[in-house]
Amino acid sequence: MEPKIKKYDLLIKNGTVHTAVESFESEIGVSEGKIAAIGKNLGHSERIIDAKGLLVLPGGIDAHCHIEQESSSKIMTADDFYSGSVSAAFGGNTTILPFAAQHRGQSLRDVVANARKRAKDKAVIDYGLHLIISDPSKSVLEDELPSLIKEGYTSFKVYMTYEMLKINDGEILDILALARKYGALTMVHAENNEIINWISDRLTQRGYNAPKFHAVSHSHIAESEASRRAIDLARLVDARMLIVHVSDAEAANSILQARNNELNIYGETCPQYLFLTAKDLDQEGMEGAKYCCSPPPRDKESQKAIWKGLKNGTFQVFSSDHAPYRLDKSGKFHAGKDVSFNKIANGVPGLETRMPLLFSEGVGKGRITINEFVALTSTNAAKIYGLYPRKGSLVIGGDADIAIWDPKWVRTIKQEMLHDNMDYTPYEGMKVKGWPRIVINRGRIAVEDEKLKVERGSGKFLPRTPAETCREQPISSPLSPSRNFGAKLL
Ligand code: DUC
Ligand code: ZN
Ligand code: ZN
Repeated sequence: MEPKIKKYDLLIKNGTVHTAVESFESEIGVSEGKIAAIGKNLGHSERIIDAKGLLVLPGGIDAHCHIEQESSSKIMTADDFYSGSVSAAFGGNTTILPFAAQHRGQSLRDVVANARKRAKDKAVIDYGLHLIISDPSKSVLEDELPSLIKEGYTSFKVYMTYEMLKINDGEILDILALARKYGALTMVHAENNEIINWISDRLTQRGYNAPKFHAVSHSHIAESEASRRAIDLARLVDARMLIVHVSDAEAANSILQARNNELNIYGETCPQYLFLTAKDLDQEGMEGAKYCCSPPPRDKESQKAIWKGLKNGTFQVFSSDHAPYRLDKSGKFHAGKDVSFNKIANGVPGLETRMPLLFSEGVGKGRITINEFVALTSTNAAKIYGLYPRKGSLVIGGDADIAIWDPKWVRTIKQEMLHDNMDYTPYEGMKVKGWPRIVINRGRIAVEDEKLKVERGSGKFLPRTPAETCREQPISSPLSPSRNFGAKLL
């Protein structure tokens, strides 16, 4: 009798597989949306992908993007869950983690219900939701957050700046302590609000209104001070914390130092801090508005420090912070066309270009290894945000989320080739080498032959798992007494 040969829904052959820890030649068999086998001569399949000369990687996870999110000034991002998720897929992503953003006075429950409704019929790849907390009221802290964490919303961003979003140090401590108790993760936008306002006022009083002054007002000292303070707040209550979108060398150093001191501090950076500088904001008229994001792009030295941080363990996560505002009244210029720098909507797009840029300039130029690339763009985010091992790697039983990269594909980035709903890309004209040819989400081919192959609304919501609660953990750290003191009070 003939031996029974296993049949897969999909078989990827002849490619080189790369995970965060190793690279090897292998086939991958996919059944019912999951990775069913990794090995040689796996058998048969209805559909075979020949990945000769291509790289087989876990699909990317963009762990920080703003999609179909209303700002505190009531402007909507240019991308909804359809265009945002389509653009992400074409850039090699199979999971996105946007935000359900609370504005003051709103119930978190309502905010989450609204974000879920917006995403449900539109997302084409899988998605989870972080929360943004701007109003940590008694009901938020005592009722809404604990139950939402249990339902899979296990991370939340808080702001130390932006008038309508910022919370004070005591409120941050409340949130950190709560996150510690329930195994959630606090993400912090670390910039000192007073410093930014103080400089901004002096600039505008003197008539310095051009977009380039955005980068002056958001001094790197505002970022380094706030980052140090945020780390100390987390240290006081022994909580896990991730500092988002780091642009500055000193802030990066503080994160590395904290990590070396065994604090549970993580760091994230983004393409804008590797590929843009404050000079990009210094252009004729309002052209510089395209690059106004916070923190702002800085200088060549800072870029070098950020590259170093991707290599030396400062940063675990490389995200886009995709915050798409078009160059019109619906976006960047919601407050008028000739307004001063501090009235321009903050944010740059980057969902689709995040991975190709890092691949080309990082892996391609020998700054990071392919395995580090996988860790930074996928695996670490899955681990930190409670999606691992379902997402973020290539393991048997895990979701078949796979991006098949062509390392030789040279493309010049142009807005017209991207799939977001923007009218510019900050990376226009940049030549990159390496782009995904095929993107697979839960075994479904999402992108192939430069075409979308999945239906609107076919992405799934991902409830996430809290980290183990550290409430019962014995407090025996040899580190500073203040760390232990705060933790004992919980
Ligand atoms: N800064 C943020 O904090 N969020 C979105 C965009 C930006 O520039
Ligand atoms: Zn931010
Ligand atoms: Zn952001």
